[in-house]
Amino acid sequence: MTPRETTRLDRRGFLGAAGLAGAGLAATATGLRAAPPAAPDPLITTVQDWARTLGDGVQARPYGSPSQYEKHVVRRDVEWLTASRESSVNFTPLHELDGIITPSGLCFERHHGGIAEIEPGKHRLMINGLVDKPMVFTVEDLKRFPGRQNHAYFLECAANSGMEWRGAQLNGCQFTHGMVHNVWYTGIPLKTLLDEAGVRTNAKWLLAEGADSSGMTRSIPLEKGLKDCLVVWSMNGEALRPEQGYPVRLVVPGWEGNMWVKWLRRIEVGDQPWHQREETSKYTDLLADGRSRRFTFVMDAKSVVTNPSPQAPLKHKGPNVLSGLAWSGRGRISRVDVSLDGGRNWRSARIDGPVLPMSLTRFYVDFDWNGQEMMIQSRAIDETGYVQPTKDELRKVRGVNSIYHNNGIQTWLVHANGETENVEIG
Ligand SMILES: Nc1nc2c(c(=O)[nH]1)N[C@H]1C(S)=C(S)[C@@H](COP(=O)(O)O)O[C@H]1N2
Ligand SMILES: [Mo]
Repeated sequence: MTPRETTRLDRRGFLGAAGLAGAGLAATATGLRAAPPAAPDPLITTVQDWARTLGDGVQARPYGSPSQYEKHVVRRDVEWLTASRESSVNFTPLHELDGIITPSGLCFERHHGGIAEIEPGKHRLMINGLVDKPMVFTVEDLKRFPGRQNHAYFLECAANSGMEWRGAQLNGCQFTHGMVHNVWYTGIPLKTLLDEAGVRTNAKWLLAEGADSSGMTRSIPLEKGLKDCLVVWSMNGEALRPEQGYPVRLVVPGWEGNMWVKWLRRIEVGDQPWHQREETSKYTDLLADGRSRRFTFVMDAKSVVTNPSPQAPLKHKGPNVLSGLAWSGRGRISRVDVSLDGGRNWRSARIDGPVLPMSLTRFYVDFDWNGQEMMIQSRAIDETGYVQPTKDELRKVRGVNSIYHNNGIQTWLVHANGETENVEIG
């Protein structure tokens, strides 16, 4: 991926040229009814190799992996984005996934000091500071606490879509929106551990610290820590992956990914925030007038159409399934609107699968495509009534200095040949 010139389109010009009035949103099945083939299809009349010989036995692959024909479904990075591999990021291939759960091996990774390969028997989690009893837990201790919980939550890096602040840049939802993943976590409420240590009455803040070489530290309001934060050891039913913080990570539902400290080794209880690097010079939004927004923890509602998108162009006329993801750090998604004409006409998408608070939510629009150009957008609305803003609305209040917290509406331009491009309309 290389940076490119911003493409900005004029909505009226586009509509005039394309004549999108009444773009077929009502699905019919007609396009799928093909004429009988002139000759019998050899794929149906011959016995394929895979049916002639025995396959690998059950012991051949003790830990399963995807089909060899799915090798392209991988995390990818943007070469020019970071100076070193140890402090870098790769991206979830959102356009290749369906449903709401991100497979563990496809969860984007963001590390500041590389992956810590921790031997679980040698790992400890300490609670200190304004507590009655400072405590140290082994991983096995954590698993013996009562009240274990399971939750699906999205984790979004505050820098997701950050490269798009000044205009359309990267061609693929993997790169524009792929710093998000959504997995099932198993663990215990952080409150359980804090109760065990006995939080003093003057306590107001927590400091979470990682055991990796970056020693990642973030201040978290005590109120949030007691409300719904989790200390987890499992994702998607198995142990956390090393990339995701094995053996223990902090889960901070709905709040920016940077606070979800991986390889969690210490929680300090204090009466004020610590103002560490990651909550001052980093992960802070610099406004147009030179001031900064302080402590922008919650990730506001956002959505993206994953199919079609630049890495997943349209290949067929007639019936097609548009698909995408919506999420909000403030609770459940209540509605997703989709436009095929650059935000002029909107219709509600069909939401399918569980609608969980602070989790990715899957939506679909079944539509008919006649080969006309389209400008596809999606707009998420959450249960607080918050409506995902346009990029220009965001820039009006936040300027263009920031790279963080860009939850503006994404536009994909679908050309007549089905190829799809990242654009902006003004
Ligand atoms: N200990 C530690 N925790 C960390 C980080 C890190 O570098 N070290 N990166 C943070 C950032 S910036 C993000 S966005 C998330 C990424 O989580 P993931 O790698 O599971 O996607 O972890 C956060 N927790
Ligand atoms: Mo991040």
